[in-house]
Amino acid sequence: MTAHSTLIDRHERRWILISAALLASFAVLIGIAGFALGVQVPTLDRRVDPKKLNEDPMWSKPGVRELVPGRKYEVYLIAQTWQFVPREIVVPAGAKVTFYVTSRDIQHGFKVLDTDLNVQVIPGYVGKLSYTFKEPGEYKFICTEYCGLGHAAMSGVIKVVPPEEYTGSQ
Ligand SMILES: [Cu+2]
Repeated sequence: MTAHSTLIDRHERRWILISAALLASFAVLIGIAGFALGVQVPTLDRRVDPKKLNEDPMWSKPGVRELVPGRKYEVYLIAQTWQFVPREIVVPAGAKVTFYVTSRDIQHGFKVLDTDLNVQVIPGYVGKLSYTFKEPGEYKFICTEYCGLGHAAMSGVIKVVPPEEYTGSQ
């Protein structure tokens, strides 16, 4: 009997190796999802006072801001009972668009159909998520958190236009 085999049972060692291989493969898959496929988790970016949105320079005029023409845009979007402000967002195809979403009143949801954009909109917090719309078209977004009578009608649209047709936000 060697000193080695007395430390860890043969079967136990095998299961340790299998578990380690499994963990390593999960880590590789997370890496592929995050870096190669661009899968990301929406984050709560910062806090904001829902009662003071109108006094905040960024939230008093929600909508699209151009950071780098044709390449980088940000969208400030407010959810409130029972609408999104603004309802219509226009961005060029192929640009990276970062959404900042918050609520003026109660909890809502923000989900863009046919994409992986989906975040809970919690008053007091700013949800941050990014996406590149590769193809021109209309992408509808909806509220996913039941918020009362007008919930079902709470929606908007992102109009993704060819870069050469983009004439600025709104
Ligand atoms: Cu709702």
